[in-house]
Amino acid sequence: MEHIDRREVLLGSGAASGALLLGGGFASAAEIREQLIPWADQPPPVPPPAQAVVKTLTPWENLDSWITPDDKFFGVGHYEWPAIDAATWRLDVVGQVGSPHTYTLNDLKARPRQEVTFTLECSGDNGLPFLTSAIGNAKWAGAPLAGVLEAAKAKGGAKEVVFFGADRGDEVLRPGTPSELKISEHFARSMSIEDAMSAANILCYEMNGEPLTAARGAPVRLIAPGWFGIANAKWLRRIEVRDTRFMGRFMARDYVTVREESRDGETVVEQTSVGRVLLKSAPARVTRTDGGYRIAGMAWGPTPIAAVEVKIDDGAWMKATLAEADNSPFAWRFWHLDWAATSGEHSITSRAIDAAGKVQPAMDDPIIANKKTYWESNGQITRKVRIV
Ligand SMILES: Nc1nc2c(c(=O)[nH]1)N[C@H]1C(S)=C(S)[C@@H](COP(=O)(O)O)O[C@H]1N2
Ligand SMILES: [Mo]
Repeated sequence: MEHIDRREVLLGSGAASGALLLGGGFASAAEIREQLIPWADQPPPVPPPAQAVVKTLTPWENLDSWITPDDKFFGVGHYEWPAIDAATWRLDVVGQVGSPHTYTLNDLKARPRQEVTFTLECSGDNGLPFLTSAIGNAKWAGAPLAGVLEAAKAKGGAKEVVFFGADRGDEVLRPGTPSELKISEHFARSMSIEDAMSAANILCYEMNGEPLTAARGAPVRLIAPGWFGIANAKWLRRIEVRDTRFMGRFMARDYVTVREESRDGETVVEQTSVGRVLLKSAPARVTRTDGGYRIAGMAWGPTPIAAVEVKIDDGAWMKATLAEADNSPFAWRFWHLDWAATSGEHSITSRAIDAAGKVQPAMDDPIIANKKTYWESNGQITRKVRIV
């Protein structure tokens, strides 16, 4: 924890501003070095139909520690949120395997333990007006998935691994037609065997040194570092190896990114299942400091972050200061920029740049502008702030 605390001090985003946010009242100037300036463009509340799916969201400005504690972690679940008795819980590893296995929680804990710090982002983050800051960074621990799959001995011809949750719901196929079909479907996501065998994947039972909470997917969830939230199946119940492609709701019908592309002057529609995380950054908060103002935020993506740039109104891009690099390739990087703000309303945009020089796309970049569904929205985020 020592290096994390030091980073927070460097960012000025530690206990002082946190106390102000949580306490609500005014602390003396000696106690607080920074005062939060609220964003002028607060997102609307989660509307009632979506409240069943998006249970918790912490505003960007309150995601002020590099490690996100469980009570600030966003929560998404599509069906009822199961409460599972860890003592009787079992995980079946079945399908096209030579050696099916059933694991208890203790069986998994007896296997080698692996930790990974990974920033989990919902692929819907920033895709809808109310769905923002659906992201958090945590230290996850569990049993490497690869060893569990190896023990099952996939048969020749096996193609995919499907991760089934304990949660389920009714789905209607071909609604409104004579062949309408209602099925009860468990939450499930699949991966190619190759992707599933990645050394980073864990069958996770711990977050930030504590057992997973029910909201996070207790007793065991998949943590697939580098993938959007949807791949990280919670409340795991069954792992199935298959020789055909899995076509459940969350692979084939929902969480499909639809994009129009121009090919030789012809418009074609591309449809892809939500995949790996994308290069992105967010201005998280503006604070008043002793000498002026500070813009702080985070950047993350599939490759190491080399730089973050910030634009105020229509000004030139300015280089932000990145927090110390951590040895966590899957974790976000904090950044800040000191700003001599003038009074009035300003817009603040950030963009992340990776080591290969790839730049987070602008909102009018065709890759964002031609996207028809709201998932995988990694376009540059612009926020508004009023300086008095
Ligand atoms: N079993 C199950 N796992 C699930 C989901 C779900 O609905 N059921 N939602 C997914 C989605 S869309 C996201 S963004 C993440 C959210 O994880 P969190 O609630 O721990 O933040 O869980 C994923 N895993
Ligand atoms: Mo999600």
